[in-house]
Amino acid sequence: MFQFLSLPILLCVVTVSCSEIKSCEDAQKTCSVITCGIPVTNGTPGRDGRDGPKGEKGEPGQGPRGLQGPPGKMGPPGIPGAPGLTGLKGQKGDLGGSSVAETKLANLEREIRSLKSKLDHTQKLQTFSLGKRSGKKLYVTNGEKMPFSKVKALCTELQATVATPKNAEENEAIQGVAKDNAFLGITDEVTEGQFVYVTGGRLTFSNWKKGEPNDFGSGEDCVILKDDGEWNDISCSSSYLAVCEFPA
Ligand code: MAN
Ligand code: CA
Ligand code: CA
Repeated sequence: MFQFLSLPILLCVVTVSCSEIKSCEDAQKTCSVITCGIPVTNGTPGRDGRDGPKGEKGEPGQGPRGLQGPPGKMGPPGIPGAPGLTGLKGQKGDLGGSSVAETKLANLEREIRSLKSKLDHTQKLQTFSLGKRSGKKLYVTNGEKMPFSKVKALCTELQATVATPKNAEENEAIQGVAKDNAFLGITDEVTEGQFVYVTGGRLTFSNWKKGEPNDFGSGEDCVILKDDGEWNDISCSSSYLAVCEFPA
Protein backbone atom coordinates (compact mmCIF):
# COMPACT_ATOMS: atom_id res chain seq x y z
CA MET A 1 0.00 0.00 0.00
CA PHE A 2 2.89 2.35 0.83
CA GLN A 3 5.21 1.03 -1.77
CA PHE A 4 5.68 4.47 -3.36
CA LEU A 5 7.52 5.56 -0.23
CA SER A 6 10.44 3.40 -1.24
CA LEU A 7 10.99 5.44 -4.44
CA PRO A 8 14.56 6.80 -4.67
CA ILE A 9 13.28 10.41 -4.54
CA LEU A 10 11.45 10.85 -1.29
CA LEU A 11 8.36 12.93 -1.74
CA CYS A 12 7.74 15.35 1.08
CA VAL A 13 4.06 15.61 1.92
CA VAL A 14 3.19 18.35 4.29
CA THR A 15 -0.23 19.51 5.17
CA VAL A 16 -0.59 23.01 6.61
CA SER A 17 -3.60 25.13 7.46
CA CYS A 18 -4.41 28.57 5.91
CA SER A 19 -3.21 30.31 9.07
CA GLU A 20 0.10 28.68 8.62
CA ILE A 21 0.79 29.81 5.02
CA LYS A 22 4.20 31.04 6.06
CA SER A 23 5.42 27.65 7.23
CA CYS A 24 4.04 26.05 4.11
CA GLU A 25 6.09 28.40 2.03
CA ASP A 26 9.10 27.50 4.18
CA ALA A 27 8.50 23.85 3.53
CA GLN A 28 8.33 24.55 -0.23
CA LYS A 29 11.97 25.58 -0.05
CA THR A 30 13.12 22.20 1.27
CA CYS A 31 10.72 19.67 -0.31
CA SER A 32 10.27 18.92 -4.01
CA VAL A 33 6.56 18.26 -3.73
CA ILE A 34 4.39 20.18 -1.35
CA THR A 35 0.70 20.05 -0.82
CA CYS A 36 -0.68 22.96 1.01
CA GLY A 37 -4.22 22.85 2.21
CA ILE A 38 -6.75 23.26 4.95
CA PRO A 39 -6.14 21.03 7.99
CA VAL A 40 -8.75 18.27 8.33
CA THR A 41 -9.51 15.43 10.66
CA ASN A 42 -8.61 11.89 9.54
CA GLY A 43 -10.75 10.75 6.56
CA THR A 44 -12.15 7.31 5.88
CA PRO A 45 -9.48 4.59 5.12
CA GLY A 46 -8.42 4.29 1.43
CA ARG A 47 -9.19 1.38 -0.82
CA ASP A 48 -7.19 -1.88 -0.56
CA GLY A 49 -3.89 -1.80 -2.45
CA ARG A 50 -2.85 -4.28 -5.17
CA ASP A 51 -2.00 -7.92 -4.26
CA GLY A 52 1.49 -8.50 -2.91
CA PRO A 53 4.03 -10.98 -4.44
CA LYS A 54 3.32 -14.74 -4.29
CA GLY A 55 4.40 -16.39 -1.03
CA GLU A 56 6.82 -19.36 -0.71
CA LYS A 57 5.61 -22.95 -1.31
CA GLY A 58 3.96 -24.40 1.75
CA GLU A 59 4.72 -27.68 3.57
CA PRO A 60 3.16 -30.87 2.08
CA GLY A 61 -0.39 -31.49 3.24
CA GLN A 62 -1.42 -34.12 5.82
CA GLY A 63 -4.28 -35.76 3.88
CA PRO A 64 -4.16 -39.24 2.19
CA ARG A 65 -1.81 -39.59 -0.78
CA GLY A 66 -3.50 -39.66 -4.23
CA LEU A 67 -3.15 -42.49 -6.78
CA GLN A 68 0.08 -42.73 -8.75
CA GLY A 69 -0.15 -40.98 -12.08
CA PRO A 70 0.67 -42.64 -15.49
CA PRO A 71 4.40 -43.02 -16.40
CA GLY A 72 5.96 -39.93 -17.87
CA LYS A 73 7.37 -39.69 -21.41
CA MET A 74 10.65 -41.49 -22.19
CA GLY A 75 13.67 -39.37 -21.49
CA PRO A 76 16.31 -38.53 -24.12
CA PRO A 77 18.85 -41.31 -24.98
CA GLY A 78 21.92 -41.54 -22.79
CA ILE A 79 25.46 -40.82 -23.87
CA PRO A 80 26.99 -43.74 -25.91
CA GLY A 81 29.10 -46.13 -23.83
CA ALA A 82 32.84 -46.61 -24.19
CA PRO A 83 34.01 -48.98 -27.05
CA GLY A 84 34.29 -52.70 -26.13
CA LEU A 85 37.46 -54.75 -25.91
CA THR A 86 39.23 -55.80 -29.10
CA GLY A 87 37.95 -59.20 -30.42
CA LEU A 88 40.01 -62.32 -31.08
CA LYS A 89 42.06 -62.62 -34.23
CA GLY A 90 40.12 -64.15 -37.15
CA GLN A 91 41.05 -67.19 -39.25
CA LYS A 92 43.45 -66.88 -42.07
CA GLY A 93 41.76 -65.71 -45.28
CA ASP A 94 41.76 -67.39 -48.71
CA LEU A 95 44.71 -67.04 -50.95
CA GLY A 96 44.28 -64.41 -53.59
CA GLY A 97 44.19 -66.89 -56.49
CA SER A 98 41.99 -70.10 -56.33
CA SER A 99 43.40 -73.47 -57.21
CA VAL A 100 42.09 -75.49 -60.22
CA ALA A 101 40.24 -77.81 -57.80
CA GLU A 102 38.58 -74.89 -56.04
CA THR A 103 37.39 -73.42 -59.33
CA LYS A 104 35.94 -76.80 -60.38
CA LEU A 105 34.20 -77.17 -57.01
CA ALA A 106 32.68 -73.70 -57.27
CA ASN A 107 31.39 -74.51 -60.79
CA LEU A 108 29.88 -77.82 -59.59
CA GLU A 109 28.17 -76.11 -56.68
CA ARG A 110 26.67 -73.54 -59.02
CA GLU A 111 25.45 -76.35 -61.31
CA ILE A 112 23.89 -78.22 -58.36
CA ARG A 113 22.01 -75.09 -57.29
CA SER A 114 20.71 -74.64 -60.85
CA LEU A 115 19.64 -78.31 -61.12
CA LYS A 116 17.89 -78.21 -57.74
CA SER A 117 15.96 -75.17 -58.86
CA LYS A 118 14.93 -76.85 -62.13
CA LEU A 119 13.93 -80.06 -60.32
CA ASP A 120 11.83 -78.07 -57.88
CA HIS A 121 10.06 -76.38 -60.77
CA THR A 122 9.49 -79.70 -62.60
CA GLN A 123 8.04 -81.30 -59.46
CA LYS A 124 5.64 -78.42 -58.96
CA LEU A 125 4.54 -78.67 -62.60
CA GLN A 126 4.03 -82.45 -62.31
CA THR A 127 2.09 -82.13 -59.04
CA PHE A 128 -0.14 -79.56 -60.70
CA SER A 129 -0.65 -81.55 -63.92
CA LEU A 130 -1.54 -84.72 -61.97
CA GLY A 131 -4.01 -82.86 -59.80
CA LYS A 132 -2.11 -83.84 -56.65
CA ARG A 133 -3.88 -82.75 -53.51
CA SER A 134 -2.00 -81.88 -50.32
CA GLY A 135 -2.24 -84.70 -47.76
CA LYS A 136 -3.79 -87.10 -50.31
CA LYS A 137 -2.23 -90.15 -51.93
CA LEU A 138 -1.45 -89.82 -55.62
CA TYR A 139 -2.62 -92.57 -58.02
CA VAL A 140 -1.02 -92.80 -61.44
CA THR A 141 -1.59 -95.20 -64.37
CA ASN A 142 0.33 -95.58 -67.62
CA GLY A 143 -2.88 -96.93 -69.20
CA GLU A 144 -1.31 -100.38 -69.78
CA LYS A 145 -2.92 -103.75 -68.94
CA MET A 146 -0.66 -106.48 -67.58
CA PRO A 147 -0.69 -109.47 -65.18
CA PHE A 148 -0.52 -108.69 -61.42
CA SER A 149 3.18 -109.66 -61.07
CA LYS A 150 4.08 -107.06 -63.74
CA VAL A 151 2.01 -104.34 -62.03
CA LYS A 152 3.82 -105.01 -58.74
CA ALA A 153 7.24 -104.83 -60.44
CA LEU A 154 6.37 -101.62 -62.29
CA CYS A 155 5.13 -99.80 -59.18
CA THR A 156 8.16 -100.99 -57.16
CA GLU A 157 10.46 -99.62 -59.85
CA LEU A 158 8.75 -96.26 -59.47
CA GLN A 159 9.29 -96.43 -55.68
CA ALA A 160 5.53 -96.74 -55.35
CA THR A 161 3.04 -99.52 -54.42
CA VAL A 162 0.02 -101.02 -56.21
CA ALA A 163 -3.05 -98.80 -55.67
CA THR A 164 -4.77 -99.82 -52.42
CA PRO A 165 -7.91 -97.98 -51.25
CA LYS A 166 -8.18 -97.71 -47.48
CA ASN A 167 -11.50 -95.86 -47.55
CA ALA A 168 -14.35 -94.88 -49.88
CA GLU A 169 -12.67 -91.61 -50.84
CA GLU A 170 -9.50 -93.38 -51.97
CA ASN A 171 -11.60 -96.03 -53.73
CA GLU A 172 -13.27 -93.28 -55.76
CA ALA A 173 -9.96 -91.57 -56.46
CA ILE A 174 -8.53 -94.76 -58.00
CA GLN A 175 -11.75 -95.33 -59.94
CA GLY A 176 -11.44 -91.81 -61.33
CA VAL A 177 -7.83 -92.36 -62.45
CA ALA A 178 -8.37 -95.89 -63.91
CA LYS A 179 -11.76 -95.56 -65.62
CA ASP A 180 -11.45 -99.35 -66.30
CA ASN A 181 -10.81 -102.57 -64.36
CA ALA A 182 -7.57 -102.10 -62.44
CA PHE A 183 -5.58 -104.36 -60.11
CA LEU A 184 -5.51 -103.44 -56.41
CA GLY A 185 -2.63 -104.26 -54.04
CA ILE A 186 -4.67 -106.95 -52.30
CA THR A 187 -4.42 -110.79 -52.56
CA ASP A 188 -5.33 -114.05 -50.79
CA GLU A 189 -2.33 -115.83 -52.35
CA VAL A 190 -0.91 -116.78 -48.93
CA THR A 191 -4.06 -118.10 -47.27
CA GLU A 192 -7.09 -118.82 -49.44
CA GLY A 193 -10.05 -116.67 -48.45
CA GLN A 194 -7.95 -114.36 -46.31
CA PHE A 195 -7.33 -111.17 -48.27
CA VAL A 196 -4.41 -108.99 -47.12
CA TYR A 197 -2.59 -105.90 -48.35
CA VAL A 198 0.54 -106.74 -50.39
CA THR A 199 2.31 -104.21 -48.16
CA GLY A 200 1.11 -106.28 -45.15
CA GLY A 201 -1.88 -106.42 -42.81
CA ARG A 202 -5.53 -107.47 -42.87
CA LEU A 203 -8.09 -105.42 -44.77
CA THR A 204 -9.55 -102.42 -42.97
CA PHE A 205 -11.86 -101.44 -45.84
CA SER A 206 -13.52 -103.40 -48.68
CA ASN A 207 -16.06 -102.80 -51.41
CA TRP A 208 -16.85 -106.28 -52.73
CA LYS A 209 -19.50 -106.74 -55.37
CA LYS A 210 -22.41 -108.87 -54.11
CA GLY A 211 -21.37 -112.56 -54.28
CA GLU A 212 -17.64 -111.76 -54.31
CA PRO A 213 -15.05 -112.90 -53.52
CA ASN A 214 -15.93 -116.33 -54.94
CA ASP A 215 -12.52 -117.77 -55.92
CA PHE A 216 -14.17 -118.72 -59.20
CA GLY A 217 -12.95 -121.52 -61.45
CA SER A 218 -9.46 -122.74 -60.86
CA GLY A 219 -9.07 -120.06 -58.19
CA GLU A 220 -8.93 -116.26 -57.98
CA ASP A 221 -6.40 -114.69 -55.60
CA CYS A 222 -6.06 -111.17 -56.96
CA VAL A 223 -8.51 -108.23 -56.77
CA ILE A 224 -9.70 -105.73 -59.34
CA LEU A 225 -11.50 -102.45 -58.87
CA LYS A 226 -14.21 -102.52 -61.54
CA ASP A 227 -15.13 -99.41 -63.51
CA ASP A 228 -18.21 -99.06 -61.28
CA GLY A 229 -16.00 -98.94 -58.15
CA GLU A 230 -16.91 -102.43 -56.82
CA TRP A 231 -14.37 -105.21 -56.16
CA ASN A 232 -14.09 -108.70 -57.64
CA ASP A 233 -11.50 -111.39 -56.95
CA ILE A 234 -9.89 -112.50 -60.22
CA SER A 235 -7.01 -114.60 -61.59
CA CYS A 236 -3.64 -112.94 -60.95
CA SER A 237 -2.42 -114.02 -64.43
CA SER A 238 -5.21 -112.08 -66.22
CA SER A 239 -4.23 -108.62 -67.49
CA TYR A 240 -5.76 -105.45 -66.03
CA LEU A 241 -4.75 -101.80 -65.69
CA ALA A 242 -1.68 -100.93 -63.68
CA VAL A 243 -2.31 -98.13 -61.15
CA CYS A 244 0.47 -97.18 -58.77
CA GLU A 245 0.10 -95.33 -55.50
CA PHE A 246 2.45 -92.60 -54.25
CA PRO A 247 2.43 -91.57 -50.57
CA ALA A 248 0.36 -88.61 -49.37
C1 MAN B 1 -17.91 -113.75 -63.21
C2 MAN B 1 -18.05 -113.97 -61.70
C3 MAN B 1 -16.76 -113.44 -61.00
C4 MAN B 1 -15.54 -114.01 -61.62
C5 MAN B 1 -15.52 -113.74 -63.10
C6 MAN B 1 -14.34 -114.40 -63.75
O1 MAN B 1 -17.97 -112.38 -63.49
O2 MAN B 1 -18.19 -115.29 -61.41
O3 MAN B 1 -16.79 -113.75 -59.63
O4 MAN B 1 -14.43 -113.48 -60.99
O5 MAN B 1 -16.70 -114.26 -63.70
O6 MAN B 1 -14.26 -114.01 -65.09
CA1 CA C 1 -8.71 -116.87 -53.73
CA1 CA D 1 -14.51 -113.49 -58.44
